[in-house]
Amino acid sequence: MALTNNKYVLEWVKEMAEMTQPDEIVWVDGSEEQLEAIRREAMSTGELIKLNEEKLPGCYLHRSAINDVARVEDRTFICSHRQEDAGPTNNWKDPKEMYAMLKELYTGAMKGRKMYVIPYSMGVVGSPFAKYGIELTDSIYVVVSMAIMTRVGKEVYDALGDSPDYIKGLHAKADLDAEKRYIVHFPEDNTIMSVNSGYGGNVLLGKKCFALRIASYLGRKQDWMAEHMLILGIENPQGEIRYLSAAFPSACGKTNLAMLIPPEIYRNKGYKVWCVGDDIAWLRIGEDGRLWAVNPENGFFGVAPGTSEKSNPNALETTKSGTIFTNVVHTADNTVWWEGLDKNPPKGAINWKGEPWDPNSGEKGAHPNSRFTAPAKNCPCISPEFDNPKGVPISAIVFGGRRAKTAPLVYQSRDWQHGVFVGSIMASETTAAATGAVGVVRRDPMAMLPFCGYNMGDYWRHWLDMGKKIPKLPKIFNVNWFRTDDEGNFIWPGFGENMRVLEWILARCFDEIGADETPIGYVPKVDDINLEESGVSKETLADLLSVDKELWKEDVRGVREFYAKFGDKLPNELAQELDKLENNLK
Ligand code: GTP
Ligand code: SPV
Ligand code: MN
Repeated sequence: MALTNNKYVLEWVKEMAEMTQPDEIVWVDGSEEQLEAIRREAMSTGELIKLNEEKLPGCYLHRSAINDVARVEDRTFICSHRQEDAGPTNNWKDPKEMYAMLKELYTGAMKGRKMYVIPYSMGVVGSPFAKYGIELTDSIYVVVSMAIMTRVGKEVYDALGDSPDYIKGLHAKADLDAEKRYIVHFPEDNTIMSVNSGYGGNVLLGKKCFALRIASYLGRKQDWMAEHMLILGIENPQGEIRYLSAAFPSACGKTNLAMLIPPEIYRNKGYKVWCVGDDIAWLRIGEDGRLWAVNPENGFFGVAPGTSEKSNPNALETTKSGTIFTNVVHTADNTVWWEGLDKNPPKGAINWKGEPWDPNSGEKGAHPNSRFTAPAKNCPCISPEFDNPKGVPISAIVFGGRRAKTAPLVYQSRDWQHGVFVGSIMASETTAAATGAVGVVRRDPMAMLPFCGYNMGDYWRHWLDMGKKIPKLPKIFNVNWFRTDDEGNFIWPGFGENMRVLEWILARCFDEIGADETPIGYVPKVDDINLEESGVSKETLADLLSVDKELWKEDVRGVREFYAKFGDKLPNELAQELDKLENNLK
């Protein structure tokens, strides 16, 4: 039975059901009772495997199709009416043509299946900044994952009332044909359509599709920002908490930084880190003139490989109950394993493809983009402000990528405009989070290349405009944990040790510490980064902070080429900043 009288919802659901032709429509109410019945159905077909209840209570394993393990950027579209509104970095097709093509793919796609109607909220239900969505899907994996990642339940209908103001999402697995896989956004229609995939960011439509692509489009019209950022707070020994948000591309360390455990010398002094979010931030100007951030999600869709007791104990603890694991190793004692969890790969286990796996075969047991879907409330360091609809005030915005050379460990922009430039020239090596080659350096402005729902040139303009509207601006920084030596080893120890860099960043925000000026911006004085018990020498730090002018000149050429794609959409301010950088390097 329908859970709402909202005529816009009812009409749309009816129309979509007429097209996709499911056997039955299930209205998801968010109750544990109904969710449990849905999980049981998935267990009977093997879509979910119930894991060892003693060791991993309420946890499940799911395997996606072998050709369906990551986001598909080449099949992701922004269908605005004008192509120039999608811009040179998005795939585009005329909305009319796209709707017609999709109609063919969706027609009858749910025959023999059930259509689940999921009402969900991004943000605290009923709060002024919450935004609502309804996802229609024929995948139980999507239903149970959305129930972790977002706030699902009939209270969403109550909050929506009879308003048409919700984001429509239609997802059909169809036959998982990779050649007919499409992830399509119609920002002007508040609509998302996803077909022929069953994996992560392609199908959990509240996440990248809504909370970044559609939301970035809305934010520009409404003077706020939707960003691919973690949010964390650092509590100092005096009990004062300072917050920062950080944008790194996919699989470049957001979850790890968001749940950081400070090194022992910091813990002994009384420092604590609080996680507000690990992937997405919605930022608004507060009444006090500062920039405030909320995490619109309710769970973590984190990279499994590399997550260990040593690298990220908080993330590991978060996955100990109520978690869905996707594409990891299934062990003989009905638990899970992945590369980097420990040094004891299990014997007699099943790999991510569902085949018997020999750890000595040289083949990986878990897919490099295997993931956990875990409730935020499980996280030992979840911020007490997590559910605060106002969010938290941001002192620093940090950009960062995976760069073997060029970018130093940390540098600060000279001002907001220069900071926007620093974000716009970000580059990073590609990772397994999206299909395609891994390890190729590409431009990824603000870590938003795959997630900006409109022309990236207009997006930069929006950033510059926001700089004029925010009375108390955060300071903007860039970090790089991934510089390598001649043998390809990471020089900086990373993970918890990144605290040392964050301390410097926040001290800069409160004018508590000096810096050296370089052609690219401010870098720390070597003595100002606390290296106590880090195992890093001052010489190594000096090397990590060094700015190689020749490499940067090469980068300037790359940026020029990239900027040229935007024609007159490139804000003049950024062209000027590039000239200035080039001059500084002479
Ligand atoms: P998405 O969920 O795809 O957006 O990724 P993410 O940005 O949250 O990345 P995550 O924290 O999951 O880290 C991805 C990979 O980077 C893992 O293999 C981590 O082990 C590795 N990593 C994270 N932080 C560091 C670091 O400080 N140093 C090094 N060397 N590796 C890191
Ligand atoms: C990312 O790729 O940035 C992710 C995973 O956070 S996904 O939800 O698949 O986009
Ligand atoms: Mn992400």
